[in-house]
Amino acid sequence: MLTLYSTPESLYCAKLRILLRHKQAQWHEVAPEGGCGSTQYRELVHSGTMPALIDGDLVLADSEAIAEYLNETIAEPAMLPANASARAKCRERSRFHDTRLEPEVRKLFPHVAPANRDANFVHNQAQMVALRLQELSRLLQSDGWLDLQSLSLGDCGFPICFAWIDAFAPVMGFELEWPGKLYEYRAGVAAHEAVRIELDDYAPGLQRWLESKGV
Ligand SMILES: N[C@@H](CCC(=O)N[C@@H](CS)C(=O)NCC(=O)O)C(=O)O
Repeated sequence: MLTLYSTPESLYCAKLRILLRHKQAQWHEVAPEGGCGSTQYRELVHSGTMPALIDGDLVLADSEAIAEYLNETIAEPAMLPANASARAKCRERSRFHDTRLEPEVRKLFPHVAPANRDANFVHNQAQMVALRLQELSRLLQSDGWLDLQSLSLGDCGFPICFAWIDAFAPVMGFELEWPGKLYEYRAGVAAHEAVRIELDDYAPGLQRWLESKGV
């Protein structure tokens, strides 16, 4: 059986759980020994990051590398299209999540607790997240191969990242506009069962995390 080093609240682990559920894979999850980035964990997973996958002798870090591996080794349902251009656009979308949107959302985490919040930083950072959402909307709008009927590797990172944005806005006192195409995209992705299950499972932990920060 596949082993996933993960924690329930990690966005990148949630991204892989969506994929694993969609593939109807069997897996179990364990927390990194000594915690993420610990010396003990780094002996096995050299980057010290989560998620990491163990499949027999294979030890693999980085959610993108793991997602591509799982898509190759568990063929059905295919989560990359047959057409090379459509495949490239899926990968572009996935990279946009990991390298453009999520890093900007992540910068807000230290400001959740009211005692640690820098209102000016939050204001500017909310504008940066809004810009990324507009960029994503344009990316989706110009993607003639986008197929919301099929869940792809390009989609799995977004649902939980969107859930964090939703949670942060009222807590930190900002409002974000969800451009029309993004609204449609979000609903289309959330219609897949694997996404719905992860969103439902994830919500209580997200709420608990917010409460632990005093909000
Ligand atoms: N690009 C990496 C990012 C993973 C990542 O940043 N994971 C966080 C937890 S969500 C982590 O491992 N942080 C601890 C560290 O960087 O040492 C991926 O897609 O796997």
